[in-house]
Amino acid sequence: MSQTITPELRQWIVAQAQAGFSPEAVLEAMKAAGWAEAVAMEALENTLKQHLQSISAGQTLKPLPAGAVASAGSAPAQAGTPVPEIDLSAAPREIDLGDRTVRVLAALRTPRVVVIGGLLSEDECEGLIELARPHLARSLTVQATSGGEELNPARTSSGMFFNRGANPLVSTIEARIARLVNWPVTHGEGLQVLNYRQGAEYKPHYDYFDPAQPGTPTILQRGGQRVGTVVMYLNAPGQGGGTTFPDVGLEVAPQPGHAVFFSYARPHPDTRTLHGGAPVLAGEKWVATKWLREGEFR
Ligand code: PD2
Ligand code: ZN
Repeated sequence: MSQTITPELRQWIVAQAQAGFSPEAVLEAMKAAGWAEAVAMEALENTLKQHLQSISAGQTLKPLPAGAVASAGSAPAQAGTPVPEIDLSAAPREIDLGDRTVRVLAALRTPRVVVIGGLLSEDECEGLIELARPHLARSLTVQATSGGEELNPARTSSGMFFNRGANPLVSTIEARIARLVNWPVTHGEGLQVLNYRQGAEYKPHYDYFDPAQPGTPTILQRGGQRVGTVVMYLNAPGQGGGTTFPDVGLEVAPQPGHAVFFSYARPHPDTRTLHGGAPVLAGEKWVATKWLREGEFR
């Protein structure tokens, strides 16, 4: 994808230089934000040259403050990275998805989090649980060092995956999610169903694959990065089991048929999409998760 040097990026570069960060530190921050090295270097050179020409003689950039950490702030994400998105431009209370009308219950801009009511009917929730129940196994997590899968002590739930289109119920839900988040069915992973017993939890994590891990390039061969998540609640635990976003102090209560959607334009903590499944304090919890990739997931 071609990358455009935006006015926002130029402003950010000048601000970093004024704060005393070295060009090397600024370049690293841009690369971490998804900018191609060549584009980042060109943007840095041009912007700083122009900036130096425009400031009056005798004015100099501030030196790096003593003891300052020599790493620049987060660069703006590369422009134009498309992500799944629920269209809230007309501030709708309800969204008609063709086969079902859902309710918009809450929305946050950064991180992008939208809580949706009534995404699934009671029958659909129960149907998913009954189809999944016989296939449950202790949850595995994609292993970032190798690209394989491993038992993860931070995740004490049991789960299973349905292949995409595995049965009519799964197909119906996948098509509905695709309309809700304006993202093709083909770019979604198979639906995962998770069961948490009392005491089980999913410690805070990011759903994207960590670019610094050696196994990530292998994982990305199939559909690229994850760019969005829809967690659907299939039942109401007696107590606990909310989905937490610790960076912004948000907790979404698990209500049957409701869902929480969040997206992340790049694999970086400054998306503030750290999230977890709080411990189930009473009863059990069932969810279905749909992860959305940037490309086709075959
Ligand atoms: O079950 C949840 O609330 C939860 C929390 C965090 C699910 C996931 N992550 C997930 O499936 O990625
Ligand atoms: Zn997650």
